[in-house]
Amino acid sequence: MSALATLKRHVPVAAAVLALSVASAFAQDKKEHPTSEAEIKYQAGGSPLAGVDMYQDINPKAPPMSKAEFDKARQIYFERCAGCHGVLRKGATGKPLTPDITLARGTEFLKVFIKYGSPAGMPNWGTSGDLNDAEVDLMARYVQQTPPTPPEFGMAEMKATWKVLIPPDKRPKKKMNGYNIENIFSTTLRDTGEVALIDGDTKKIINIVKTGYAVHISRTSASGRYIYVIGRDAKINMIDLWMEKPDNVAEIRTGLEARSVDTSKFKGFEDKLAIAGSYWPPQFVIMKGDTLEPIKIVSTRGMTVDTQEFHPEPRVAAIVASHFKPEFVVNVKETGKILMVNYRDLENLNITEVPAARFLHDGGWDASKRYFLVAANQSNKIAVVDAKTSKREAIVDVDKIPHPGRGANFVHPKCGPVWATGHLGSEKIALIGTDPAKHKQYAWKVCEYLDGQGGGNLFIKTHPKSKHLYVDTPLNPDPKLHRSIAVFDTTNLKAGFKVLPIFEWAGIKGEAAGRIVQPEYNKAGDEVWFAVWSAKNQESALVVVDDKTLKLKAVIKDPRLITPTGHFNIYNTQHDVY
Ligand code: DHE
Repeated sequence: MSALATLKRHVPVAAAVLALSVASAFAQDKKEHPTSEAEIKYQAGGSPLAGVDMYQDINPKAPPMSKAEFDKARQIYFERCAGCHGVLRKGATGKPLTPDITLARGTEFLKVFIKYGSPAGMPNWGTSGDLNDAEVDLMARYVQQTPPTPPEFGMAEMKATWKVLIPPDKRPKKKMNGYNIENIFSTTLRDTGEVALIDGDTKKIINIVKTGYAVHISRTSASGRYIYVIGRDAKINMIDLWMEKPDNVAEIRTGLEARSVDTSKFKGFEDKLAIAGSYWPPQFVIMKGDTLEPIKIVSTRGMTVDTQEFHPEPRVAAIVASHFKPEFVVNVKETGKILMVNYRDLENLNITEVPAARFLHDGGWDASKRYFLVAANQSNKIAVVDAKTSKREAIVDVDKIPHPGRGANFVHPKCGPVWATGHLGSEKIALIGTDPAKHKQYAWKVCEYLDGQGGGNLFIKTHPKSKHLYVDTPLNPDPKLHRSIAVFDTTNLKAGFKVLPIFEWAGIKGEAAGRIVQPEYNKAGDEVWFAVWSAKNQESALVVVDDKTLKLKAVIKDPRLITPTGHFNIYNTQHDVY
């Protein structure tokens, strides 16, 4: 649909003229932006910086704002806008909104832009009912003010939040419970700031552990004894699975906003170090693996990979631990660089900077664990880094907004070993050849695109013992799609996918969003878990499917399972099995 047609659907004629010029003024290029509404809302998830006090700098050229108005607008900005436009409004996946641009546009112009959105990807915050007219006016004035800067978070601040609840010498010397630890699942309870530890064998909840705000992911130590959970508020909780009832033993805040955590996995360094990356301040910190004591903080501010311009807030996205060297692979979103951080000598830290592509987000290892494949999501590319040489191996063009989670590895009949990613912006599933030794002609190329159910995919999963590939679509606006899962037979890809009605199987009564999110195998690789993710005040569940028969195996329901999203099987997370 053309930009004009899109606008005519929503905008009264008088405003349409202005809105069109607004759209073109902010559009990066003349092409329509591929971003879907679901993807925009996903990017624009609330930031914990909304609750942080910031200094109001009065610019006489900007429209006046009282302190109360400024604080309210700042809160709205960090809840809805910062995810795309950046903390400092210098632009991230969205356009820059610095006063040099916004003052020239003026309040009326900006109001139309905010209220009606633009074909270039800006949501229609006013007509969607998210913001009323007074709030639209407030935001139009706010974006003309000098952007406030959140505080830095250095060693002193980290140390002030660091707590060792049970010191290493007071912890159990052996496993004190009867759980089959390797088959425990750590399930994110997003909106309560908790994880549910669930026994994968009995499907019973072992404990609900308090963690950070809008908790994001869980990763395990190399030995599998500890789980590290990170919240969006950059709070890390370290859980000891050897305790009679597994619970927190240490915690720290490593910044004001974060998404990623991992631990050292190279031989000789097992369980020794942990690392967390922050969105704000843009930095990562290396900590002691048994206590979370912060040791070394490194800023990621610097030049972008392509135009070599300074970026003041390059966020740290996925982090993984290499199996080939004592290295963490740190993916820096806005600069598009992959940092190979060698942790052998933390005093004289050695970092190899690998050029990739802008907007690095999430990714995983190929089956050999030598190559790390990471989505540069808004660049529609997958960057490949070789953990053996610490060099870039390839950049692969894929479809719109790849979003692999950690991806999925299996053997393709023609191309040999492939790693698969789905896309947020299309129904395509890209299978990328990963074997330059024996299948050179297919390596680092899309060997085949499969057609999935639709766009809005976030996670994809298979297991070395399974012949199935599961693809979710939680951000697809159609309930038929976001409430079900597509499953392919990797030995017969031509047959297309089957649809599993996961939401129906969950037997949830009444109104519930019921978005099916993140397939995750058990340790044996013979069952697959899915979260049925509903709003905080609605019923959610976990649904377990028998991988052989593709039939329902179990439904886990509990009033404490509020907003489950990701779930992480200990063994598979520990050994990077996917
Ligand atoms: Fe995530 C992984 C960032 C929204 C569930 N998410 C990641 C990673 C990053 C990231 C950088 C990789 C971490 C790693 O491997 O070290 N996520 C972001 C965002 O910036 C974004 C778009 C917006 C936000 O405000 O946070 C975002 N993420 C979400 C969600 O809304 C999801 C669906 C539900 C939730 O729990 O918040 C969600 N993200 C996940 C999950 C993973 C993840 C389950 C881990 C996938 C895996 O298989 O490892």
